[in-house]
Amino acid sequence: MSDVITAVLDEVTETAPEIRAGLTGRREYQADENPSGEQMLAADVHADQLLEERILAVDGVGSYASEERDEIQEAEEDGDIHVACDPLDGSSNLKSNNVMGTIVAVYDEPLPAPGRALRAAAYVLYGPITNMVVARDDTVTEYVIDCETQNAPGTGIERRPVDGDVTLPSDPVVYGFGGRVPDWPDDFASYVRDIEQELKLRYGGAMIGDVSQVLEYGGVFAYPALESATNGKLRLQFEGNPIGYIIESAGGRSSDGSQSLLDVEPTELHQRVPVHIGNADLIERLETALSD
Ligand code: P6P
Repeated sequence: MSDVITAVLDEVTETAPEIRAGLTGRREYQADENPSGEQMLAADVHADQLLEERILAVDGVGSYASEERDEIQEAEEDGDIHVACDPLDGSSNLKSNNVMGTIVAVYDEPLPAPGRALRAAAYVLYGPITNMVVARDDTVTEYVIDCETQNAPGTGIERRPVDGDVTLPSDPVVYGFGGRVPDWPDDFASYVRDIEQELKLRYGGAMIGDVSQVLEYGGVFAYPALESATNGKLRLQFEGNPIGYIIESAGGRSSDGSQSLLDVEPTELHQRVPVHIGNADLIERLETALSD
């Protein structure tokens, strides 16, 4: 199984430069919407097609699911590894030329699966440089992918490790919360008023960019339950579980408001979940604020 997981991560590494190179010229919206009712850019579809083709071709992978597709794509051969992707997280940032990411969740159970069935999780962040953060075997490793020098498929693109033990700094610095302020429930808004006195606002509209800030500087990111959407916006299989797994592997905590995201019961492929991740004490304070 370990070899299959490595092979999936290698395919993501090889595909990242193509996804990045493909962003230019794919900023127009498609006619149809994704299963969450969101408009898709041509860049979303392009990234999804590349990842599906390559990940399903890995021996041992049984299925591929994507935030952009209604149905799970079964591999031709059975396999014990089931992969869920958000091919281009934060793609609405493309028009404003801000960061975006690719999220990969590697489960050893058929989807929808609980976060405890994750065997690895990773994200690629398309920022000033392209980095890749991988959590597996209770360790988080940061890599750099030199897209500029290796943008042809199959050229043996490598990910170069730059930090073999990524851990959340103990002194938190930044916070970022999604949704509109008037749409926050009172208990969450009360928590925010405290956090605002202590930390600096960093919110960029693409979860991977905001999570990367928390991982680098310490703090808290949330896309909470809203008055208008009690399950929030983010999807458990494609965003909540993998990011919760990465942050918990880096010594932080995740929560749906009352429990680890990894303990949330999966009910459907595109189910949404309130997402809160960051330093353990900040998440504990959040759960206390929401329980009062
Ligand atoms: P809003 C991007 O569309 C996304 O799914 C996450 O990456 C991000 O955290 C959130 O939605 C941003 O949502 O409501 O601030 O545009």
